[in-house]
Amino acid sequence: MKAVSITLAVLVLALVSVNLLPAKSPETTNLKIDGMTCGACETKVTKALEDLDGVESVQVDYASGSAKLVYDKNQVPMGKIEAAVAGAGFTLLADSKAKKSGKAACGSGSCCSAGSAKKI
Ligand SMILES: [Cu+2]
Repeated sequence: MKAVSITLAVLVLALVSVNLLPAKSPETTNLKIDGMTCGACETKVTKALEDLDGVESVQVDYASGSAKLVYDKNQVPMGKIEAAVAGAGFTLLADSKAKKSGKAACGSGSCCSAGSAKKI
């Protein structure tokens, strides 16, 4: 009977460590992204980030210029995130530099070439 409980204990330990130790360690971070001016910008950034391996979920809000990212730190270095944002035509701001820059007219970025926001 002792052997059974030892086996059980080992099993439980193995299960616990499998759950705790895997490479998967999702982390939530809030990003500041400069240059988004409308929903299309938002979509662009969302897609760019979602395409990265290791990103679990993305919530972009162009109005506040922010993005909430749930991702695996081990799989997605910040440089990759930055590159993805840049690839979409926007700028990832470092936290310390994060401040709201005045809203650029839509069309200064790459997404809204129609420049609908230019109507004043
Ligand atoms: Cu836009």
